[in-house]
Amino acid sequence: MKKLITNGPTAVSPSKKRGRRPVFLLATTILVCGVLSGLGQLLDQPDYLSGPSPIPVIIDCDPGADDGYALVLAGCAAGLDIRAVTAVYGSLPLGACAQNACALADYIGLRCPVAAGAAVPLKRSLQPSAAGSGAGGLCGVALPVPTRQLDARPAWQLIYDEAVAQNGKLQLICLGPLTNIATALQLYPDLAGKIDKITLLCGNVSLSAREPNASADPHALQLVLQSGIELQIVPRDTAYDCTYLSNPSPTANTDTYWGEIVSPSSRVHALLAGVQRYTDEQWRVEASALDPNGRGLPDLAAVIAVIAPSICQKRTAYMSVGTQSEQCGTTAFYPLTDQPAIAAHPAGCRVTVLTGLDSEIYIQLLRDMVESYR
Ligand SMILES: [Ca+2]
Repeated sequence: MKKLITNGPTAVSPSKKRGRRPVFLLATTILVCGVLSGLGQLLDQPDYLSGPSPIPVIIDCDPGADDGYALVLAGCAAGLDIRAVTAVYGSLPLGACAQNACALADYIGLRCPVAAGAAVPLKRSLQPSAAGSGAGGLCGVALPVPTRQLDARPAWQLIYDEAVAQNGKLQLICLGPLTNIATALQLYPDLAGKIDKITLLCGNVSLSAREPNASADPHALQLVLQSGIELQIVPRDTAYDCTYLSNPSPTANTDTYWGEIVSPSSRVHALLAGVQRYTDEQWRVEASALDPNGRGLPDLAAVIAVIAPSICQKRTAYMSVGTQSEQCGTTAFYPLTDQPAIAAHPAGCRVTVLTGLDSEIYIQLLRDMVESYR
């Protein structure tokens, strides 16, 4: 597998032969310049994206097909050094999520440990999860039985150990309920000072509906909000809007667009094609209010926010989560200038919020991702 190099406003793989011409030309120019420089450094890009110092991350997730897609993207990103995958209950019970995490790690060739964490929320009773992604949670795709064993440590111990080992540089990408992270923060009071940043797929900014990761364990989310760690929020409704894999035009042939991405020659074709088939069918049966023009894969946006920040639009806001009565599990985002709202929700915090992606480069990045798995 060739690592996908994200580079400022575009994303390229060294073997890239196809793609939209402007992006291709830009990518080629950058690569040539990089070679000529003899330094292995690409122009105008942060050091951690050019390969020598990838970001050490732990991906905490509840796979799930969406998480699986996100792991595939993360697994080929040169800008990431995946130190561990930790599983939490969520889209499926913990046992199934941990099993899928192991199978996915094997499938995409991750060498890092995989650990299981929480099976239930901190305080709230286990909420019924939304209709999952078919049998086994992976859109009916049966991955090979994993050969690896789960790490002997619980997720929170592994998170803490890596945070110490990475000396303040560790980032977390959280794609499920926040119970593992909150448990780690409770058990290790010095952990917050050892985490560089957390990127969370969490909350809705426009939809009034409860967002699954937030509502599954709002008390855990509140502990994370109060931790003092820098937080980057990827709201689920925003992520749906900007990770569509079909043409946003309602009159277009939506199937063709995604089909272009899932190349049969890719080693990860079986998984991605299975996700495509399943979601195509689901979309035909019942178009979701979340993605009226197509089928988004929101977990992908959280990975993109870390590996390709320059194609993301963001703003700052104040975020809070309800933990009481009928407000339990709801999230709210306020402008930083809204002092009355902020004063009324003292348990929230200032966060960075994803508001959009450059959709053309996003599609290009996915194509590069698929092609990097040979
Ligand atoms: Ca998830």
